[in-house]
Formats: sequence, structure tokens, C-alpha cells
Amino acid sequence: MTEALDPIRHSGTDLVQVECPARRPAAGSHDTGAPLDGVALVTLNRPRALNALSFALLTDLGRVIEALDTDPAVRAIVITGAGRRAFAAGADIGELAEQTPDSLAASEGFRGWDRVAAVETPTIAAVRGYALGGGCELAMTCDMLIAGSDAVFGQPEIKIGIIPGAGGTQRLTRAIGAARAMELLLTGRQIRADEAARLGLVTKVVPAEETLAAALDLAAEIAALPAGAARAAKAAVRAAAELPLAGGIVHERMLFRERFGTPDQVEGMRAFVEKRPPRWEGRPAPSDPPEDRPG
Ligand code: CO8
Repeated sequence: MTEALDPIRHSGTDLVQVECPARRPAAGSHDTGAPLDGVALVTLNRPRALNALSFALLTDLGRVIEALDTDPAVRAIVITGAGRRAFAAGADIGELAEQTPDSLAASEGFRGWDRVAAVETPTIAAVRGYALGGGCELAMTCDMLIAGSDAVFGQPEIKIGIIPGAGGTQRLTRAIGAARAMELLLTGRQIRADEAARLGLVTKVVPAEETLAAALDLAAEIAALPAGAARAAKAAVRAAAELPLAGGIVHERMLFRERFGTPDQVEGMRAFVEKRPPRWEGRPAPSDPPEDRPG
């Protein structure tokens, strides 16, 4: 059986809502479907300010995401923005306008992005509308990015006299290459989903109305697989951005060796040899009827 979720720890806040286990929106209606075992949905909730990332929201986001990451029942996390207009239109410019170099040096605000980057659970951004500035940086901090056809990405900070400060210059450059990143960063030009896909910034573009469902489906697919192996694969891919090739391969080999002897490795290989579906630890068997599955 899946471990019961603590309703208080996963209740979220006014600014950052949590649904865990998440429910897939049913096609063509506002009803929700069955709970998705192992999937948590985190929603940035300031729709009237296009989900601008205030310091309070960033604090809540970090707290929520860390709580989900330490819950063994959570095996994939989707982050999205409330409403149709934006994932997040950046850090809250009203608050930023009051900052000084010293106040920013002492600020905990940056930790919001850092805490999302640090989670071991696979993360997926579901982006509709604007993902600008810190919002684009947050989407890029996630492991995968599902973009609705109405998504708009950009790092427009130069137009307000600053530069990205939450990883944008680094993650955009790694994602799309220096020459392309340089153009976007130095002009502040916004790009639509199809161009973002061509540049390699996003995992997949889907029709706008299907964005959240597509992200949740991907999360559910990952959550149905062995969590330890998913975390190891994530750690190995992340290392590719940090390490030289030789060091990355050493790191991968260490993570590969560590899989051996785990219940999932033993069961996965035994099931293959015995020509039957695997029964992952703590998960319903694939043949169990849906009504027997924990919700
Ligand atoms: N901050 C605060 N409020 C915002 C933001 C924002 N980033 N974006 C939009 N809003 C608010 C607007 O002020 C407006 O509020 P109100 O209705 O009360 O006037 C509401 O959201 C709707 O916005 P608009 O009326 O402007 O809607 P439009 O459709 O006309 O325009 C845009 C939409 C193009 C997205 C426009 O709102 C815009 O350009 N927003 C700002 C985008 C931007 O520059 N983002 C980068 C911010 S800097 C940053 O993210 C740095 C990150 C690193 C900092 C780390 C700190 C710790």
C-alpha cells in the first residue's frame, strides 16, 4: 500500500497550493478524474498578478517542495501556475524595486529556485501563458517542461535595467547554447512555444487546454516506475551539466552500481526473466483492478 499522506504537511498555502495525490482534469469538463498515485501538483497561486513570485510565495514554494521531496509516497511533482494567462511573469517587480545590493545579499528569496533545483524527485513544469524572468527560470529549474501552445518564454530583465538573478543566464545557456541565449538575454525578446521547442528549451508542446493533463500524464508514467531508479537517472542527467564528460561517466557508473541489490533491481530483473509484470515495492501490481488502488 502507498504510505498515507499527511493532510497538513501537504495542504499548501494561499500562495502555493498542493494537491497530492493530484487528479487529472477530465477532458472537456471541469470534473477531475481519478487520483494519480505518487503524483503531487503544486500550483503558484497569484493569478491576478500573473503569479508573480513574491518573496512570500517563494518561501512557501520552497517549504512545500521540500516537504513533498521527503515524502516517499511522492514520486513525481508537477508545478504549474493558476489561471490560463501565466505560469509566472517573473519575480514581483514591486518588491524588487525596493531592494538594494545589501538587502538582496541577505535575501532568502533566491532559495525558492535553489530549493526546487535541489529536490531529488523528478519535477515537471506545466506552462501556459507567460513564463518570464524568474518564471522562466523556475520552469527551467524543473527537470522537464510541458508547454501549452499559448506559452511565452523570455528573460526580459534587461528591459527593467537588470539581468536574470535566479539562474537564467546559466540554465538558458546550457539549454539552448550561448549564441541563442545571448540574443534572448541581451534583447529581452519573448519567444512562443513553437520556437522554444525548436531551440530545445521544452520537452513537448501540446494544445493549450491539454497542458496540465499532459504534464500530469507524464508525471504518472514516471511515478509508476521505480522511484529509486528515477531519482538516480535524474541525478546522473543533472551531473552532466556540472561535470566534465569523464567525471560524469564515473558518476553515472557509481549510481549504476548502487542500483544493484535494491528491491527494485532484484524485482525488475526477476520479473523480466520470469516473463511477468514487475511488482514495485509499495505500489499496486499492474494487474490490480483500479478500485483496489490506494487513492
Ligand atoms: N511583478 C509584479 N506584478 C506583475 C508582474 C511582475 N513580474 N507581472 C505582471 N504583474 C501584474 C501587473 O502589475 C498587473 O497588475 P495590476 O492589474 O494590479 O495592474 C497584472 O499582473 C497583469 O499584468 P499586465 O496588466 O501588465 O498584463 P499585460 O497582459 O498587459 O502584460 C506582461 C503581461 C507582458 C507579462 C507584463 O505584465 C509584464 O511585462 N510583466 C513583467 C515581466 C517581467 O519583466 N518579468 C521579469 C521580472 S524580474 C525577475 O523575474 C528577476 C528574477 C530574479 C530575482 C530574484 C529575487 C530574489
